[in-house]
Amino acid sequence: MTEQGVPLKVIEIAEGIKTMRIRGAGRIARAAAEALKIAALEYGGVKEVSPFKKYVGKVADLLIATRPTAVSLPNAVMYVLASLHRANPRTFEDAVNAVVFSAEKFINESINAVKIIAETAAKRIRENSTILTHCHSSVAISAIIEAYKLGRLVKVYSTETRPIFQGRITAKQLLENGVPVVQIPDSAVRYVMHEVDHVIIGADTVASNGAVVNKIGTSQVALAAKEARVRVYVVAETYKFSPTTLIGEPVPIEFRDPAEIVPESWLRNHPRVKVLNPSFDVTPPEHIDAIITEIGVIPPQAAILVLMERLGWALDKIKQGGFAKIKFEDFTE
Ligand code: RUB
Repeated sequence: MTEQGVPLKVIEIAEGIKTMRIRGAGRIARAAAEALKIAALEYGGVKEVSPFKKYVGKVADLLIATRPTAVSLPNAVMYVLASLHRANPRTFEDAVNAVVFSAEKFINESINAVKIIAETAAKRIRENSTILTHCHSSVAISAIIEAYKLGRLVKVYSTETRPIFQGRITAKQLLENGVPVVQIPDSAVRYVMHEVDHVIIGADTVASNGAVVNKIGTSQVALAAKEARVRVYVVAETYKFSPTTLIGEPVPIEFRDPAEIVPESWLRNHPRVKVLNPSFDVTPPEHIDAIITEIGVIPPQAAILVLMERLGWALDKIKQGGFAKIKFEDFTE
């Protein structure tokens, strides 16, 4: 336990997300739900509903603050908090059970969503296709592996994804599943695009207008695909849709350490060089052919309908200022 009464395992998960040991929007979301479950089970304070709820709110804030861009993280946390609120527990035990039950439900639904999306996406891949993917998206990988099992793939181009090379994880996982993969530098995307039949990419956040926020470079991939008339599919679970974008909130883009781009020693020798390291970019809806979710395949412009259907509960609770400013008290009125 820390001084604030938060279990060390929870701190470890929060640190894991912050330092990217746990990464990818889906994994981050499931890890946050798991952290809330652990926090509930290991709560060491006064065994009454009110202090327990305050403590869960504190853990929620801690988790949400770890990484800014993937909305799957606050959506997962809010899913659990909203369930606790709706359960209106009369006893401490009921309150703990509500958190544990909803966290487990979120994790199971998330895993199931990935499976459904993979099956749906695979059916959209034509025979003898070459696919291009960017970064490391577990949903995109599941879809590609599924398409390969259906015998529809001949090759996958996987970008290396600078600066921290998540593309190498993609290449490794695809190879482990027998999928023929060619690793290319990010800058070679346009060079190979004439060979590509479909681009499949994941998402960190889908905005209400259908814009997709994903790993830096995604928007260039989509641009090259549009020029070559190659279809771009985004594979994304519904908890990656952002309710706050409905009220005009921009999606915060994470900027990371310049040392990921150039070694610190080089920077010391060239003190006037400035480095910018944005981790995500925004692909406009016009450059996306379809978003494949667990509840159906939609044109990006229909993102608002997904938000209404799946995240209506969150909309009621959103105050100007976005998730970061939502406190647990918002759920206790
Ligand atoms: C990962 C990334 C992935 C999405 C979707 O960025 O941009 O494409 O998160 O992943 P980072 P998934 O490495 O900075 O976390 O489909 O696994 O949810």
